[in-house]
Amino acid sequence: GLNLTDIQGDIVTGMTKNRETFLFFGIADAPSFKSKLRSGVLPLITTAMQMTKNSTQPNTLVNVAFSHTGLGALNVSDTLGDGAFTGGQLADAGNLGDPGTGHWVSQFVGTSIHGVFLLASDTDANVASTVNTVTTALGDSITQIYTLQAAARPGAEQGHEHFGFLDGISNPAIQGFDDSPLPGQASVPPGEIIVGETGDPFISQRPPWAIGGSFLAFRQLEQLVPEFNKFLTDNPIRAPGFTDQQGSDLLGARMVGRWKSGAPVFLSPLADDPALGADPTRNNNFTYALNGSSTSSSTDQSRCPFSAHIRKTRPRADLGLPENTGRHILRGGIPYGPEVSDSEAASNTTSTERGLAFVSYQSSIGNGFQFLQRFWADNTGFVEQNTGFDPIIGANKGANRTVGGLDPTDPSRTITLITDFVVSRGGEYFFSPSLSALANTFTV
Ligand code: N7H
Repeated sequence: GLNLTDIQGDIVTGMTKNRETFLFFGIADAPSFKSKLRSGVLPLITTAMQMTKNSTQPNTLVNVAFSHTGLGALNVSDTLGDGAFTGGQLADAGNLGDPGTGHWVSQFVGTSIHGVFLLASDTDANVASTVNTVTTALGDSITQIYTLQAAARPGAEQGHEHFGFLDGISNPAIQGFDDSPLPGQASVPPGEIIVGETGDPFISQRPPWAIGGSFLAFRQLEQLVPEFNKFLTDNPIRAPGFTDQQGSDLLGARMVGRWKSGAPVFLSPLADDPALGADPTRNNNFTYALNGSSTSSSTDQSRCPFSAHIRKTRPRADLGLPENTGRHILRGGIPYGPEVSDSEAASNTTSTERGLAFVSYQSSIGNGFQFLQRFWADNTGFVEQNTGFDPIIGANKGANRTVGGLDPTDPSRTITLITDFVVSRGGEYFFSPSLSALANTFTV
């Protein structure tokens, strides 16, 4: 079974707190960093075991992960068997469809970020106090390069991302950690998420100390919320009997594949169903196929477009059941930035940055995050011919994006998006090591 006391907690559950700070750092003095990390920070690292019960979770959850250049700074020279990680995310910007790095946060342009601390809690005060504990313990053995403070949205929007859709519904259940998946939840071999475990396709290339770790893909994804809303307002689906508002809501839901409540459009094709959205036993219980078939229709988009974000990124029966794609990721992202102001809403224009601090874990970046973005979201021939781009995250290096299937009254109609509603501000690839690797390989 999995050694839950050896695996960092964010990997298996996402830290699922209301506040999270990402502290990106450089290692200024490796010997000093190692000894201070070991004595001052290692005892604070939250394990997967601690995450299994509320009573064992500390006030602030702390995880740490290192970039490829960070491993170099620590003289950890083994090859991890992941080309995207070795190259770093900057070198991957073109593969991910980013329009260059002009929109990237400047600190991500380069390879000077050696690692990231993830600190999560329910209050700003707890996070700030633990940030202080960690940075004080490490002193000038690190340089603080960049900090992103993220927070769940307030009130009724809690758990919803900035476009307004409930997030965090569908994550795979890792066999050996969660053996009672909810209806419709993917159940994946542990090695799909955790390096060196059963089902890791690159298991033979891993150094022993890498077992129990996972690759973390971090992306700061800005969301142009007033612009997205304006697009929906301007392009309502003209379905019989629909008001403009209903037509706009339907367009948004078909872009995502879920209504704002989380209800899947495949199960509720014409209107939101908040009770369905809120019910974990039902809100993920669909395959895109009908009547228990193991394959979906290759032509029928009446219930859900092939281009819908959740269908692009997890095609379920489109690739046949049982679902053994080997391309599941475990998402642990959280929104950042303020609510839309009245003046932004009135002008349909973003003036203050907001978005998603995207985090995904996988045993292979090339099979996980990178594959989903590059070969599914950005591939106009996936899920079927003429599917077009994923309208939420699909990226075409800044050029227009065609999207098929959004209009159920005319499935052959293509909609051209001239604005990217999600704008990459860059990020980095990291390796989140096991606790024993931190103690035995990273800090000696
Ligand atoms: Fe997505 N959104 O608000 O539209 N995502 N995502 N994502 N995403 C999901 O089912 C969103 C991004 C996946 O199992 C939901 O948990 C936004 C990237 C996967 O059926 C919503 C951004 C990648 C799933 C959003 C963003 C993915 C998923 C429904 C960027 C990978 C699960 C909630 C700002 C490359 C699919 C849920 C499944 C779900 C949104 C980014 C992947 C609402 C706004 C970059 C695998």
